[in-house]
Amino acid sequence: MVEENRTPPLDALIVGAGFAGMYMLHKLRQLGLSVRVLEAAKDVGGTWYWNRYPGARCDVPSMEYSFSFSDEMQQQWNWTEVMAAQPEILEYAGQVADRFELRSSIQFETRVTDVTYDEAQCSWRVATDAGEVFQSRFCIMATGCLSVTNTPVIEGAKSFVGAIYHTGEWPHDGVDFTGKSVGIIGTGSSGIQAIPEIAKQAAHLTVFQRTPNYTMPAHNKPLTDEYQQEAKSNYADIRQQQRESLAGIIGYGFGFGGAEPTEPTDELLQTTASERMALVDKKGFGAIHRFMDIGLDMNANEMACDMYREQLSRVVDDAETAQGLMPRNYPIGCKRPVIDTQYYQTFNRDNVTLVDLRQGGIERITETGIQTEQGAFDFDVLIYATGFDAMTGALLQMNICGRDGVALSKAWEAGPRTYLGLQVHGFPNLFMITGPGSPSVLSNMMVSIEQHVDWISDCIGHMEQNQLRTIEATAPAVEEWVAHVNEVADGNMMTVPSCNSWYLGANIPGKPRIFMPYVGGVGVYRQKCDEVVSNGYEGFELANSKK
Ligand code: FAD
Ligand code: N01
Repeated sequence: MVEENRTPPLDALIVGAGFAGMYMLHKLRQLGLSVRVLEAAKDVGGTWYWNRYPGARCDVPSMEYSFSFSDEMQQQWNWTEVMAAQPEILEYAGQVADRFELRSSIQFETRVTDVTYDEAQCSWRVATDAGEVFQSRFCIMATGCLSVTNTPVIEGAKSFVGAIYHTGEWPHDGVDFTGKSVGIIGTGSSGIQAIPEIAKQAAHLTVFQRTPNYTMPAHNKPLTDEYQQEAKSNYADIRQQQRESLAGIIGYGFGFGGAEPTEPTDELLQTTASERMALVDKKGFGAIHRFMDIGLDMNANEMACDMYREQLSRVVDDAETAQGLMPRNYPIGCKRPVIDTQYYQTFNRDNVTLVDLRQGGIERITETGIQTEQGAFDFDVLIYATGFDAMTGALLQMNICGRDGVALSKAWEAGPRTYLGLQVHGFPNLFMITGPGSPSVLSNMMVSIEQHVDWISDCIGHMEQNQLRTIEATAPAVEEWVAHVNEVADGNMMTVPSCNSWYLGANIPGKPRIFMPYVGGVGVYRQKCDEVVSNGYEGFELANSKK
């Protein structure tokens, strides 16, 4: 560590300049604090800066996946599609930075490598890959839940001689697949978005699928001015409904987009086999939407899976390929929902091959492609659509070390343990935005980001007013919150034993299998956070002097 590079002490240091870091900066500036943001990328945008693969887009209506904190901004900004594509969301992030003149407080191309609590000073010492050291009273992690890519360790990976890309670190100049044969590993949300687009351009695309996903047609389309004006005139109400909802989405835009806004009310268990087939005839993949017991009862869920597979077999021409694409042995609703544009239809193209790895897995990567137990597949370009070390990855990468020299990696050895997903016992004045134990990735993230940023800035404002130096979640509060998070998740389709999702850390070898987000819903969660404040920051210890 180079001591000459130590900078003057800050009130607050924020790591990350995605939507969370940008809004946090804006709020803390309003409190009159000295604030610096450190960001590894060359510009703002976070997710939307890094994930530039063909087909990347949002699956929350644009009118809802946007900031509500500035009415002027939400009235002036115009979206072009019901669900916006990555370039448009990145442009939106850029105008947020311009509008509030944020870039002057953001240091780009700077990766935080070490974060250590200085007990004598009651402040954080933050070191970067450039050898700089910052001292800051508050440290706020806006490092994202899906910002550390996962590249699986596969034997021979380095021997491949062609170009290699990861969807989460896509080249900024794009990739021209014309005349190329391409292999892609992974059929999660990223793969399902990228595959149809790459297939349109590449000479040949080979899809290596380990677990087929349940995916629904997106029905995306352009937004009309008329619709947008109507939504804007109702924005106050829309935003309030979002905040009180389960997932931060009210589906306002979906109604316009052609998909039916659905309130599940009926029971699939009460239907006959012929009624279910008649529904599939009429509504295709949408046939299962209105049944509430799919999320509650495994038998109902399996009926829905059968209906889903029936529709899939109707869309995909080749019977063997259709069988290969069919998800089995885990319930609908276990993983992050996926929506797509012409995903299954893409497998009807002559230039697309499915390799169903359930019939024989990957043995190794070779100089020219992938050797599987089913045979060898050669291509010029290899794409990893293999996801992220979600929710804890970015936090654990920073070597965070708290009070008494305890490392976060040690405190979270058996999985993340937080109070409200905002703080960890033993790490005073360190906050996480959308951390594990909050609704976070189960919600429209813009709603959850705004709620956390507002809560943290109100808390810091309260501390300033009352000359309080430190805030730390107590051990019993963490204990109780973790128990509550587990209790509400119990019995959910996302936690059944057959479910292997990144929500559970199941995608990363050796990661503790813990359900990380809070299932209780953004409305309920917001109320709990507000109650904590009205009860005098219950569960937190606030102190006005050094310990
Ligand atoms: P991020 O946008 O991830 O930003 C975190 C920033 O922190 C990054 O720029 C990163 O470079 C930086 N950083 C991390 N570690 C360090 C470090 N050590 N030093 C310096 N900088 C660091 N959510 C939805 O609600 N709806 C969607 O439709 C949706 N679509 C998505 C599509 C994709 C392809 C992906 C990957 C995610 C999607 N998400 C979606 C989730 C998305 O991550 C959030 O919506 C939101 O953009 C997160 O913002 P953030 O600021 O919290 O984190
Ligand atoms: O990642 P994933 P993602 N061999 O982890 C496979 C958000 N997002 O980037 O299921 C072979 O979902 C893995 O297989 P399996 C959203 O929150 C949103 O697609 O583990 N295959 C899986 O198929 C999303 O949930 C949008 O068996 C391997 C795939 O790689 C999250 O980001 C768009 C493998 C990874 O899927 C992550 O999505 C994009 C191996 N060794 C992303 N290792 C929207 O549309 C992994 N896989 C909003």
